[in-house]
Amino acid sequence: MKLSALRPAFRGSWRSLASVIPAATKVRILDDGAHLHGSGAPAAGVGGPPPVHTICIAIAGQPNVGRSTVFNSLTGLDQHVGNWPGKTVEKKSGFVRFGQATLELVDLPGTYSLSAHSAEEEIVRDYLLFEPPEAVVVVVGAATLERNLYLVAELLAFNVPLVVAVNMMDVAAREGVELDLQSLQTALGLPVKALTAARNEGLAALLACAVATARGPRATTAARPTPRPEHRPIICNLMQLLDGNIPSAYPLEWLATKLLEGDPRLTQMARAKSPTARVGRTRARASRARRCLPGYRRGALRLDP
Ligand SMILES: Nc1nc2c(ncn2[C@@H]2O[C@H](COP(=O)(O)OP(=O)(O)OP(=O)(O)O)[C@@H](O)[C@H]2O)c(=O)[nH]1
Ligand SMILES: [Mg+2]
Repeated sequence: MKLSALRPAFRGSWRSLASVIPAATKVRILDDGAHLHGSGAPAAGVGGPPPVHTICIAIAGQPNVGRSTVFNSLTGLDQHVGNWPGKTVEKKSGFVRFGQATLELVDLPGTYSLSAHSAEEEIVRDYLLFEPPEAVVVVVGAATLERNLYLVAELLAFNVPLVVAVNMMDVAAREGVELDLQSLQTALGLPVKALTAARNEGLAALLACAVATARGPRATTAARPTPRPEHRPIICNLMQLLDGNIPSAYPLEWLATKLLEGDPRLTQMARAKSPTARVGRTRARASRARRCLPGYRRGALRLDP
């Protein structure tokens, strides 16, 4: 069975969980004045009208940027803790009522990138490919912005609406770092929101933005990373070979970039799916070629200046 064929099934079972959420059981007021309704756990058989639609929003980010602080502040005690399928990594999700909407928030494991270097990276990658949420809030640190934006660049390759939450604004202020978030928003072509999650500041505005992003039309303004000019012909070549030979869940350009990086799991998948195995040979040629390129660095995915 094609992996893409599994997608509707995944989404269906995900949604069915939400259909038994009871009505709002409590109201919390965030510091910025907005009212947030804790939904209560999705216990089967509990009364109350089922919500019309649940919007799934995942919280992504590199380790230690404050993802769980955001998740905990928004969901309160209404959390479900389990494991990601087939892994020993903890999976946390929770439900929140926001206005008329019921949101399911998922606290994704911290990942530096979306290569499969660790179980966490594999989980986030497979989740975005096969079980995509309606929006992803990617948390970055205000004082570690440059490093954290690497993951944003990777996420842009996926077909999922993104909101960037710049957290720890208090730390940046303390360190004398001034951030022009309007310019960042324009440069990225994505909504950017300021947060100090530890003090509940900016959370309601972030959530409202995430809901609007999930419901709105797909942004066409996002500034996707462009490969280095020397890599472009190799990536185009790979994309032509892959097109039509791999499950449609994989974004072609992202997959070609990962093959160029030498990602073993994706190389194996592409080889298995490609009837002629030309992908493997092209990747091997590309791999040899890229080692001769000036400034080559293993695993480097560079944004053009
Ligand atoms: N000063 C400040 N500290 C914060 C803020 N948000 C989170 N923190 C702190 O940053 C640390 C990491 O926060 P977490 O929420 O655990 O971050 P995480 O991204 O979930 O971390 P991992 O799951 O370990 O990758 C904790 O000590 C938080 O209290 C903030 O806005 N300001
Ligand atoms: Mg955490």
